[in-house]
Amino acid sequence: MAVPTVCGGTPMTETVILGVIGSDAHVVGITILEQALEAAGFDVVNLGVQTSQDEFVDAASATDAEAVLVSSLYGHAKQDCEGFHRRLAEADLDVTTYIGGNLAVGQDDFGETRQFFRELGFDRVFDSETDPAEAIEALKADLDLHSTETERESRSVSA
Ligand code: B12
Repeated sequence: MAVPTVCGGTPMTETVILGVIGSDAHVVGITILEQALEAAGFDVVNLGVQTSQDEFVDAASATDAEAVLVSSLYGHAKQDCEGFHRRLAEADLDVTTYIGGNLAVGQDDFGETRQFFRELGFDRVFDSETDPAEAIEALKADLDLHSTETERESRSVSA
């Protein structure tokens, strides 16, 4: 469990669920993300590779998580994420959801890929060039963890 850090005077212990969805076994990306999120003060539950939709939903429910971060590298994210947000809604979960990695085979037009996953219900969609710091800034903005409005306005993430 991460040690609570101070963000603008307020202790931060937001829980984030992290995992690689489907049959995907690429572990390096989420290991790096886990370390970066923990260093930033988040309480991270890393479900690891080959995580089913149900495992994400159950973990978010059990921990009362603020955000669910889905990773996919092997090119089957579209199929693996179908119905994911319906399951979250059925479990009465109102969480921030991000997805990132190599989300399509080839990834020719990431704009289209981003649009596809936004329409599935993800709040933000990140490509494989994403620096973990970018996702952390986005989370802080989306979970309203910046200390002042000026600080909030001065940071923007395009994902
Ligand atoms: C190492 C590797 C493997 C290893 C994985 C070992 C392991 N246990 O991790 C092995 C050899 C097992 C493997 C297998 C396969 N692989 Co592979 N693999 C790679 C490789 C070379 C590196 C991946 C890696 O570790 N990168 C380093 C980390 C740090 O980067 P990352 O994973 O991209 O993660 C960063 C970002 O993507 C981002 N990110 C990731 N997830 C998320 C989530 C969120 C929310 C956010 C914000 C950000 C984020 O942040 C991370 C940290 O900076 C890539 C090619 C490449 N150069 O990326 C191919 C690659 C991912 N593999 C690929 C493929 C096709 C496969 C196989 C299907 C091959 C096959 N036919 O068997 C299998 C799939 C097996 C399976 N069940 O998953 C393709 C995917 C193609 C696609 N999506 O279009 C790639 C891109 C290679 C290629 N160019 O074709 N692979």
